[in-house]
Amino acid sequence: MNDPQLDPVPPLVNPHALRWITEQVRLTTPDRVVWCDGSVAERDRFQEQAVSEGILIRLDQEKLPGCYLHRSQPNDVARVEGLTYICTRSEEDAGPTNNWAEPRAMYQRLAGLCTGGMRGRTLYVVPYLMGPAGSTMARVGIELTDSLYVVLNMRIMTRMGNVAWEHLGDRDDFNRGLHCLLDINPERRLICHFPQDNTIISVGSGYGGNALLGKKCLALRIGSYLGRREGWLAEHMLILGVESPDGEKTYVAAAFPSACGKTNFAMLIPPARYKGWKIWTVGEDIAWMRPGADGRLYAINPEAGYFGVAPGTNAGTNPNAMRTIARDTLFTNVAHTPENTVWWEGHDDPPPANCTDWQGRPWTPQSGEKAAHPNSRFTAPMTNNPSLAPEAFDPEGVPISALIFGGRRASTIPLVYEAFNWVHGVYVGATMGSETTAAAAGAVGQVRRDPMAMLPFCGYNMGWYFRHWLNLRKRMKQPPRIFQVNWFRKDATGRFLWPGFGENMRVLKWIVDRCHGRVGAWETPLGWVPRTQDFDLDGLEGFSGADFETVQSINIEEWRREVLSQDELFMRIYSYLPKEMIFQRELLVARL
Ligand code: OXD
Ligand code: MN
Repeated sequence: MNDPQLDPVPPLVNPHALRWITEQVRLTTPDRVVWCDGSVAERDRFQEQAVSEGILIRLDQEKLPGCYLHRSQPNDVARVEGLTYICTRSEEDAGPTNNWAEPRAMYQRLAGLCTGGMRGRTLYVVPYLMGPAGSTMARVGIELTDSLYVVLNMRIMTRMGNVAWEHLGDRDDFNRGLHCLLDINPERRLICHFPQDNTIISVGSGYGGNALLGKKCLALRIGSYLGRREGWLAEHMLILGVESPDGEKTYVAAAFPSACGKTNFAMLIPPARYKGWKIWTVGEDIAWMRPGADGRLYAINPEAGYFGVAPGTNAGTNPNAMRTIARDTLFTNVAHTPENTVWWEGHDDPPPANCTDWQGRPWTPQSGEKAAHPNSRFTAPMTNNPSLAPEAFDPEGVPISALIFGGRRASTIPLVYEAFNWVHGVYVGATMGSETTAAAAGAVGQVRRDPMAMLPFCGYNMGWYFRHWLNLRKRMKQPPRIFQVNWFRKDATGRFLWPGFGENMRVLKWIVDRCHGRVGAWETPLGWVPRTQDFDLDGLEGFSGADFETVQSINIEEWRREVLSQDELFMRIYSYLPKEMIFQRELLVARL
């Protein structure tokens, strides 16, 4: 029997979903249950309600139609890796790089926290689909949340509403997601994944990465677990298409850690000299990939929107993002100007003489503090993006020719090189390091090993994850080539050696040409690198062949240190590490 406040239950809800939702309603005892249908009328109603409840500020609707500002609690502005758990029956399943908790004990602890946790509040039932409608790769999730802000974000980030019920039909393989804000207190904050039950319970945080359960929790942590079981990959990767002037399209997927420019790269506009070239965005954060019947690797973007970092976004660094966020966008923790618009550090507009900072306090350029939080965000529908690839809606996905791994590294790693083969490429991804950013709570700017940019997102044992990558090779006749890039190398004075942003097209061009066997390279201890004559430097002002040699240089001393520092991760997961990884390490040492 359903609880009376669940009525009327929408006709498409199947008995499995209804049973689980009923249980959660009995646990959390909200005053009201609202079934979300994902319609525009519902969105408009929710926005009105959010404004009247002080959850959103309506921005100037002439300048920013459909745009709103949200301020989160200052203690709740980033992902919390220390409070994120993988709860599997055996600790080994979660592996040495995840926080593990025994599922029964954790379910009990969470039930304690959630009992009556929505009293006086509304529980929103959010049915959502990750992936294009009709795709055999798409997955259904149901998120129950007491946050209207989360509902409005989920509506942008996923395909929400009947499309999800329809995709689910009468099956019970939906992801069960319970999200309770509680009192937004780090003492009562836990982001828990139960991959064996396809369940997520997140309490105590309203921040995107912790609370929009379709994103990091389902699409990456639970997704990677399911992917291993079912023979596919859930990766922290953007997907883009490169179209040449004669219409050839080549798709690449690229992994970068959080806040390292994935959104910028995915929306890149080629420099003027690349007349007729076009970059198409399929996705900018997450890729689900599986070998297709033709032996190639196919990728879909499970998301429908962008949850991007605002600071540093401007018409120079990412013109397509600026167009994307000019309407229908939720801004979180940016500064609010007296003109009722938004601003952040690195915006095109100069700093306002005065404004309200991300915490709602008066701010002037003399304040000596940031007006926008360094991890302030925009949530915008992908359909706003002028460079959106029509293939983003293709249920089959796109065939991937190249995989790119890129960290944020001030030294050591050259601008670009190509791995010798798949196994070597997996080693390159597995040993990737990057400086930490504001996307996660904790110290910023320290190099840590972040294999495939998945350290915070792999929902199972990292050693088994490498094994899964290696095994996939056997199912591909034409595996993608694998590359490493580094846009962030600096000289001794701390100046970036490479201009980056749109000029990254030059790197992409070399990668695409390698995939089609059209350009040369020479062999180095690291892999294949472009010779100066292989790399397009034409029209790149103030950047000479000698500068290219500097940004590509391999410093043996730095590499000795790099290999030693890679050991730190390998030691952590040693008992699960595929032998191929040790062998690759030995080969690299020998080549150096
Ligand atoms: C994100 C992240 O929000 O990686 O995409 O933190
Ligand atoms: Mn991300």
